[in-house]
Amino acid sequence: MNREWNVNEIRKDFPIFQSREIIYLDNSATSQKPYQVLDAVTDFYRNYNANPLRGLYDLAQAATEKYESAREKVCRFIHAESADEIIFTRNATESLNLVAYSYGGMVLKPGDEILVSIMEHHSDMLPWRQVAEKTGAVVKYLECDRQGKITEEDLKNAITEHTRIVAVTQVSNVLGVKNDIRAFAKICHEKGAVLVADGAQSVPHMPVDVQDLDVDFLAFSGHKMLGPMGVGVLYGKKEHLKKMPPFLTGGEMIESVSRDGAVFAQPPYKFEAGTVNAGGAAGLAAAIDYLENIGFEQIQKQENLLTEILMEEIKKIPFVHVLGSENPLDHHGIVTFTLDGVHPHDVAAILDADHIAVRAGHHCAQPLMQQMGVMASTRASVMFYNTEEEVEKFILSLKEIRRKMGYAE
Ligand code: 7TS
Repeated sequence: MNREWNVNEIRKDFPIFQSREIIYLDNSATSQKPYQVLDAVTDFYRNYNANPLRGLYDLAQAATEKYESAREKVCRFIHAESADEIIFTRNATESLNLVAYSYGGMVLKPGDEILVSIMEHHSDMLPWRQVAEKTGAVVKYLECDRQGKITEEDLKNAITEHTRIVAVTQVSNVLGVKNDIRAFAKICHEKGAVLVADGAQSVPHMPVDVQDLDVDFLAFSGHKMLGPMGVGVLYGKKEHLKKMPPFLTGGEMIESVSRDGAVFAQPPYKFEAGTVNAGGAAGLAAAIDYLENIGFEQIQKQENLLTEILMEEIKKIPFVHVLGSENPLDHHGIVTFTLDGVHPHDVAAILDADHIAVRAGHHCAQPLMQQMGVMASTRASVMFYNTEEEVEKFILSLKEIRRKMGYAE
């Protein structure tokens, strides 16, 4: 199954690397798209376009089959028990809002606690704060250390008998650190809480098995894993989804509607109101095929190699400081740093002049940045299609920044 590894051959699949001169190191924001994904989206609109899930004619059924086969593929990819546990959303943000408003709104009572890790992206923090405000629950923070580490002990100490929901990312979009979701789920379940995992930065880069992790919910975005923008996923255990009220209401999420009432459809349809993004789902299915065709073993090998070079070379630059762990293997392709005397926006602008794309700012994780004692930072994030040569050019460019800003060295 696995395709023979040759990064230069792989790069030919990505049209943007032919059309633009760019060293793209902003993969945690969004990944680039291979033509196989672009073709799958076009193929849907060329050959299958009808409104799925409602038409009775042949073309509409073909559209429905395309959409449902994408759901089956996602189910298999994350090892869910059943495709009914896969809800298509717009992105990880919408998936997390869905769980917060629907599950949170259903179970939370005044005085209940929601434990949210301090390293969460705002998408996995603000929905919980909103739902806490509505229900009278309180948000408490699960702290990490300077390396970004959250231990089982930390969770055991922070969780109480009032904790109903724990929200933790599997991989931090700033520190790259990975949380032990399986161990965390066990602790949550012993305390009668559910674990909501944010898989936005893990699912594109490593095998994720929701049954093995025993996680209650997992959210991720298609666009960070080679898929198109506008399609995301919420996995939820069937036992929860069955009880949860809808998040959005409208077309195609009901069994029947009368003047005064409505019977909602079964999951996943109960959570997919309105016309769905079937073209996006077809693209996501092609993205999964592409990732599986290369294989996570090779993907991780390349991403770890690049991270190791990045970390080793940065260590040699006295004015650059990496946030989080010193061990490259803790970074999962994400290296965020500060550069003495130069604002991250200037760092990014200077790198851009060398056609290098990185992210600068707070990375939508301001509470974590505050905890780390920095206002802003610069982040380089790699994907398997990046090359050693690109990383080396980035390092050369990085070394020149202070001089370009007028410092003596
Ligand atoms: N969760 C994590 C851990 C993320 O990194 C992101 C996006 C999201 C949720 C939200 O994803 P969306 O697809 O709904 O927007 N992270 C980033 C980033 O690090 N830079 O740009 C977007």
